[in-house]
Amino acid sequence: MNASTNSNIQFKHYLETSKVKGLAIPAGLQQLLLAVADTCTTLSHEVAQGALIGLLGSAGTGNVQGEVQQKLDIIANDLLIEGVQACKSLAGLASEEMELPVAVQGTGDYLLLFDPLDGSSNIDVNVSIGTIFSILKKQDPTAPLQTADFLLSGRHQVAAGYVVYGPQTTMALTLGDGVVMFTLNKDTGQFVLIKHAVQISPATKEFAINMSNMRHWAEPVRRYVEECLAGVSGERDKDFNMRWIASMVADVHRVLSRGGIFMYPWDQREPHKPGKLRLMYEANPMSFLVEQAGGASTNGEQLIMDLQPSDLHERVSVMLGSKDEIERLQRYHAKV
Ligand code: P6P
Repeated sequence: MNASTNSNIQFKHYLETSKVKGLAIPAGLQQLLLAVADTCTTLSHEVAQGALIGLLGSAGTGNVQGEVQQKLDIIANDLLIEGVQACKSLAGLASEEMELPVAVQGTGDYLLLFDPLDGSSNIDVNVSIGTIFSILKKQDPTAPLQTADFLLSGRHQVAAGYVVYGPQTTMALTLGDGVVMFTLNKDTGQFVLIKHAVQISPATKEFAINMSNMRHWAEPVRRYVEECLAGVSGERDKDFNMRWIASMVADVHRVLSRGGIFMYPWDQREPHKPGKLRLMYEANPMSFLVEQAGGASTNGEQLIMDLQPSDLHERVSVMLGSKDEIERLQRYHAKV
């Protein structure tokens, strides 16, 4: 399926009639977003079929990250590449699953980056997973594509979002003027607008982190989490709840939906790596959504979207969500 056979008429209408900071959405960006929405509609169906069509389990191959690829990782990657081929303004794309970028038109206004199926280790146990995407404006649309074109900070994103494949298939999207959410009506195959002006409460009682890594964290993170665990018996004026789905899209969807913070910080298991999550196609798109919803996103020292990338697949320490809690974490990092 590609953009010329898009079936998301309602999403298409939304893009055609919406304004971003008073301006219409450029036609090339509309076409690209439609192609992503259509591909994710197809992917939602594939994910839901799982074992019924032999799509669970490992593909027996590894990706550039050195991770074992699941069959659905490869299918998702191939579907997204195929789905955007007809997009006339798309110069090229980059994926977590591929070492090098792929030219589409070669020249053009936009660059698409994606994690085609984040959280894929959860596929075989029927836990929510998702597609994360980021769209950058190419600095020189007329020049032939090169890898360096992608190495822009998150501030250069013109759009970002995810599609979470859970009990509902829901898309969160920002174009730089707030956050909207759509849920896929599986009877009609249409993404239907369910929320506009999504806002993250600045205060929260819920944090998300993989607690099994506690002994490996840096002091500021350990102090912050210990205080959350101590609640009113310690430094905090409230008790906290903890969640960890181990699927970034699902954890961030919860944060966007009811507040909270999500952390995957640097730890000393691999001290030479700044973190586990990738900057360009995980942290930056999620940070764009979170900031547009009134939250904040930091690596402890800097706002994530201010970071200047030097490698397409570089990793980053991530703490994002309710602003009051992120500001507390920033203060603790500043004291080190
Ligand atoms: P851990 C999924 O593999 C992922 O990249 C993110 O979606 C998720 O937040 C994280 O890794 C989970 O990592 O170490 O808890 O399994």
